[in-house]
Amino acid sequence: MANPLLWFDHMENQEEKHMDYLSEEEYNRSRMGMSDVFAKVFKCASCLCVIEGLKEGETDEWATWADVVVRPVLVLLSWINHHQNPPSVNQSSRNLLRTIIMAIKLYGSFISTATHRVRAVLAEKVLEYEFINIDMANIQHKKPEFLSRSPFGQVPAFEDGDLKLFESRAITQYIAHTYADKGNDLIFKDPKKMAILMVWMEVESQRYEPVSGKLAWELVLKPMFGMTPDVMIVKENEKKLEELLDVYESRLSESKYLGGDCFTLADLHHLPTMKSLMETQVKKLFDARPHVGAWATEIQSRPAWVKTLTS
Ligand SMILES: N[C@@H](CCC(=O)N[C@@H](CS)C(=O)NCC(=O)O)C(=O)O
Repeated sequence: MANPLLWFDHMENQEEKHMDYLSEEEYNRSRMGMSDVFAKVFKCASCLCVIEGLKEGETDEWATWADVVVRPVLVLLSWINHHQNPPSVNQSSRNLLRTIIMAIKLYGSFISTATHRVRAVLAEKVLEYEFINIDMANIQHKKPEFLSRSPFGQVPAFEDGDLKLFESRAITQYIAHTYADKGNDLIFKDPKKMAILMVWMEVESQRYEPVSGKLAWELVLKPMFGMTPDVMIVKENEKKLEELLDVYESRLSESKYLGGDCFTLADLHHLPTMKSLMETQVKKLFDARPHVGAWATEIQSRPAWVKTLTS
């Protein structure tokens, strides 16, 4: 964002979008522990920083500058303001504070399976994030602003501070490693266990996704857009999926989950397309294999996944 004033507008818009972010308890915690003197010193320093920023004017560095300097300064200003003027505190300023604090941004669409993959990991890790809806119906994902985040014009794109990523599986792995101590573990520390997990992540992306993606397109999306599924393509891919699920059945008869003895990214990566297929004739291919059927039912009932689908 080149212009600081635009940045402030942006923050105001975000405030409207994000309702109910801080609980009373969280908010009160955020106000505690700052003495008046400390607050005033920071207020002066913050004002100087903001003025310096405004003098910079419209530079390309502004966005980085805003993130590195203005974001923390605004957090402090919010604290100070709330500390000094408790009666004026309301839900809206709490929302603004939470929005400013949030460093993780996910650009995606609620109709995108790849976006759901990342949302599922964020839910497992119980991480707060800002969701920026990309209007795919109006081809926003092919516009220069979005292409600068995701050069192939596909959702999702992701940002965590100064790190920008695309490709859902790379994003999920980054989150699982970076926030390893938060929420549920989705990877292994042991390198050998991790190597096996990676094998099954590869199987998902190289074998499961192409087949399940085609079936989801034919059986879910085409009817949604008023198009007729191609019976030959469905047949051919059902056969490929059956062969793949036979391998899964064998794996799951000796290991509770695909990646190992607990739920990991290898299982989670399957969820978005699995959810689409479970609403079609393809469900019976999962159910026909006892271990696969039980695995599919269990991973789909995880609270974080249910939350992903309902929030
Ligand atoms: N390999 C990518 C695939 C992303 C992808 O296929 N996204 C779809 C939505 S689920 C998309 O943006 N499609 C629009 C297009 O390809 O033009 C990932 O996992 O992030």
